Amino acid sequence: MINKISIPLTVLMFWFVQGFSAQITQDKTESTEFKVYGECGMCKTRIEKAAKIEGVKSATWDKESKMLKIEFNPSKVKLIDIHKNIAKVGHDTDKEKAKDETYKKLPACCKYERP
Ligand SMILES: [Cu+2]
Repeated sequence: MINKISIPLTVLMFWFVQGFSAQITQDKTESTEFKVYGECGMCKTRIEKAAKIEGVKSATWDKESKMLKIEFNPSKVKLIDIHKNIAKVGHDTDKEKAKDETYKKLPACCKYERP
C-alpha cells in the first residue's frame, strides 16, 4: 500500500525538482560592462534603447566613463548581438564598429571621437 503511493509521489517530486532547477537556469542573469563610444545625453538614450534587446534585463550607459553596464540572460541573448545592435544605431563598441554612413547620420552633438 505504501509503495503504491510512494512511487508516484517520488516521480512527482523528481519532476518538480527538475522543473524548478530548469527554471532557475533559465532565469539566470549575468552582468557585465563594455565600452560604447558616445558623447551626450541623446547618445545615452540611443545606446540604452539599442542595448535592450530580448534577453537584456537592464542597460545603463555612463557618459563619463563610456561604459555600458548590462544585466542579461545568457541563455536568451548573446553578448555579441548586443554589440551589433548598438553598432547598428551608429555607436562603436569595443567589439563592433558602426558603419561610416550610420555614424555620419548622427546629430552633430553625438559625433564622438572614433577609436
Ligand atoms: Cu549624442
